[in-house]
Amino acid sequence: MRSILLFGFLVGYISCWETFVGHQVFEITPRNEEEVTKLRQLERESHLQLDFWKSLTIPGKNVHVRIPFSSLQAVKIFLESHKIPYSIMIEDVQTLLDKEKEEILFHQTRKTDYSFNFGNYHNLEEIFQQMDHLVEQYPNLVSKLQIGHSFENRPMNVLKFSTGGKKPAIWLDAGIHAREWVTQATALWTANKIASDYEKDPSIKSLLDAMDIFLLPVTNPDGYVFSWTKNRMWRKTRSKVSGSICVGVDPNRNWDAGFGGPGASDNRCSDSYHGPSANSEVEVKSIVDFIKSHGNIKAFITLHSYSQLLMFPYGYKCSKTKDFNELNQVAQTAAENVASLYGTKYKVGPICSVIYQASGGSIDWAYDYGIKYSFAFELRDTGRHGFLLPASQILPTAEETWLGLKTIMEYVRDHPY
Ligand code: 0X9
Ligand code: ZN
Repeated sequence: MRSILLFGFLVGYISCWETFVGHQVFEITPRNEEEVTKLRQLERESHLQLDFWKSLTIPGKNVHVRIPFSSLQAVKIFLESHKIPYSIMIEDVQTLLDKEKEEILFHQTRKTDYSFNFGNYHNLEEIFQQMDHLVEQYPNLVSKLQIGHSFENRPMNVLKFSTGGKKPAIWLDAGIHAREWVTQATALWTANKIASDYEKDPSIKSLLDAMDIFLLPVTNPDGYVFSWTKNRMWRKTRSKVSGSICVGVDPNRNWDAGFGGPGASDNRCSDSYHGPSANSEVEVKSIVDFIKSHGNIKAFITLHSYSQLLMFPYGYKCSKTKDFNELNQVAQTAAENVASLYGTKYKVGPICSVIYQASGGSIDWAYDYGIKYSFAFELRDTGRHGFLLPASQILPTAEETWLGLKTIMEYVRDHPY
């Protein structure tokens, strides 16, 4: 074991690739306020380098945390001495990463001609190539639009699905958090689904007769590249400011909706750092500008992972929106339809009650801007693999998610406002 660990650290060190050898993910369930307070203490110990995959909230709700090998002993002693119950959810994060890499390579080597495997993970270049390919294959339906660029100057490429003219539109984005790989993959599958089934599926035809769809599969391209090349667990953007060694802003804390409030951090090194000001991230600003200039976006849907949730505003405050009943009804129906395929169960509700209070989130901004139908999905799973969902689950995830997306889009089509 020792030599394997040493080898892992060395390989990581030499290749400059962050290694996760010996990292474990714990599921911890605080039973009362006292235990929550204790865990808050633990969270503040930055030297432990804990990565909260699922944040600490209230008693009874579980927490998922990735613990580096070097902090395991300290965390175990802390939990045991305070009698806080926990279990090991992932024994060794690196083992899952190795499996993921193996699966990617296996699919790649089996490829003979130009075919795109939607059931595999792809790097940014491959995703962009496939987007271009869709435009070539379906020129009368699909076009590509660059709505801006990232901090490191990568294009923000949006696919537009339109049968012509300027119609009311649906916005759909994925991958605002880099490491949530199943979302970029699901978005790309969805793009292909819409384009390839348009002629044969009357429900898609009828959607696009009434509306345009804008789809941004990689909202955080710099972060995505970084998660492929340096650190699989990267979440934030890659923006740099002078005077800090820590890089990146949580782009889902950077929108102008309760900016800087509860559930966001002002610590530049935190994974939920809100950034110096609202829209400081050029990726966020590009979307905001696009939506404003379009002027007729009727739904805003964003894909995250993981936890199997379908949420609507608010996150920055815990009061109900005036559209609560309607949004809840739409989301419930969408979740039922998601479950109808493989039984995947989703929880439904406002962000604040379903997960936690979080300020500066995209759908809150969209809703307050006037886009009534604003929803956030958290795709599979509930923690068994977390962000490291095996590629074998991409297709089932995308298929079931499509049923939810379609429910929302059809509802929006039938309820103009
Ligand atoms: O914390 C978040 O930003 C989201 N959870 S995640 O594990 N994917 O990071 C949930 C927030 C949802 N809110 C909005 N999308 N506005
Ligand atoms: Zn996310």
